[in-house]
Amino acid sequence: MIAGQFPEKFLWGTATAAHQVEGGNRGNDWWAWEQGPGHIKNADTSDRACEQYGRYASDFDLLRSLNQNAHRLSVEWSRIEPAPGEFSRTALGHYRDVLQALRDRGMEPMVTLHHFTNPTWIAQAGGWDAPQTSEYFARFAARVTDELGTLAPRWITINEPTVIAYQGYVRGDWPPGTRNLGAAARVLVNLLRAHWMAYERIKARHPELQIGLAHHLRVFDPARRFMPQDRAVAAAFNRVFNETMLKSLRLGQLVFPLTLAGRARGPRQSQDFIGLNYYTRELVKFNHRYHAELFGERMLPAAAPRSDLNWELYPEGLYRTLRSLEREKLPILVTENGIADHQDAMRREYLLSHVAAMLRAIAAGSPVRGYFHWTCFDNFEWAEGYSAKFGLIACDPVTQERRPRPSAQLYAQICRLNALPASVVLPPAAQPVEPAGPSDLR
Ligand code: IFM
Repeated sequence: MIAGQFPEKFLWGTATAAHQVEGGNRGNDWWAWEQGPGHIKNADTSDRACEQYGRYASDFDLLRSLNQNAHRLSVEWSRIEPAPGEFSRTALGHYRDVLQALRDRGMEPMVTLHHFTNPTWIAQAGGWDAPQTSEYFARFAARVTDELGTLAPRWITINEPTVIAYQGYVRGDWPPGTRNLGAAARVLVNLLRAHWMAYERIKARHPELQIGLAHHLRVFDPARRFMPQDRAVAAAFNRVFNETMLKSLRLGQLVFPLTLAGRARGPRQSQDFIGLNYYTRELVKFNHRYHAELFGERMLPAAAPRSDLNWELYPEGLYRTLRSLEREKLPILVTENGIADHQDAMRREYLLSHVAAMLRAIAAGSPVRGYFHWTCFDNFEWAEGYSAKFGLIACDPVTQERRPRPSAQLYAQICRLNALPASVVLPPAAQPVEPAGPSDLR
């Protein structure tokens, strides 16, 4: 008997983004940002990444040999539309070959249209702080799905809109390096508008395609459970970071505080599924000095198991998040979940405990249809460069050698069985712990 069986036709795969794996993407804002001093750890650049632009076929062979039946990847806007309105037949042909290569191996492709990078011409015209970017994105999305829509049933318009706004416009750690709350709110409005426009155009032409977004949702708990101020700031974080986009999408209109930043409307229920990127939780403590961050100082629980990036390992958060998403009444795909762990010392526990949390949520009624681990190969982890190792498979950025880690074999077993194997001893559930030092989570 198997410990926990997943539903039939469950998708098991890994997720990537073009800029993080392809190499050679020099026509976008990230490439320009990487040239700036101090922007990327160890002055790494995405120049080679995993060289997957040329190696995709053998990489997919490897993933298939590890029993994965699906794969999430993104197309690079700057390759496909290097200048306004000029669509590259070569780039579209390349992505056609890539998606076909997955299908030939029995792996269902899931495609993201925007995963953090903007073509240089978009960035120079104001990026996501410029209202016309929404229109340009919708035109791009329509063109790509016209060309490639028959090759993939599920499409994600935008990856992690709140992370784009937070990293690029609140913290300023990512391009364009702005620190301005008003700009961050305008960016969220423009991203929502972009999704709405893209959704309407794609659905009008290809009603059979399933369209969603990938939301980065994080659990925010009060650092001191009995302090009303901590509870209030944790609730505010939850509302702004986790709920505002989902609610606006559900209603087809902006909700507070986005109503302060612009005007936009869209169709009600403009997602056919929810893409969930879940990694961790943070504790939030009221601190009047943190006015630019909703008066919340973010912390980690003392003695909590944590990744190389100091992110808490908190599988219960996946369960809680999946259950909370039931209110959306939509199928859910876990579009990202993973850990930076260069020694592969915690990934096994991370994988097992999160897959177990997902199974528990499914048993309780969560309509989860698939799981995409982040990620297959160590890759270019944005401002962390190559220092953060999220891969089930180690990828040496110099030699490009691929070496499956032991956790890749464990994941292959889960994928093959479509179940948590009975032989696996599950780690104990996380216990409540007291907060300790500040978090350096982004
Ligand atoms: O690498 C990123 C990915 O691009 C978006 N979600 C989080 C991952 C890990 O930080």
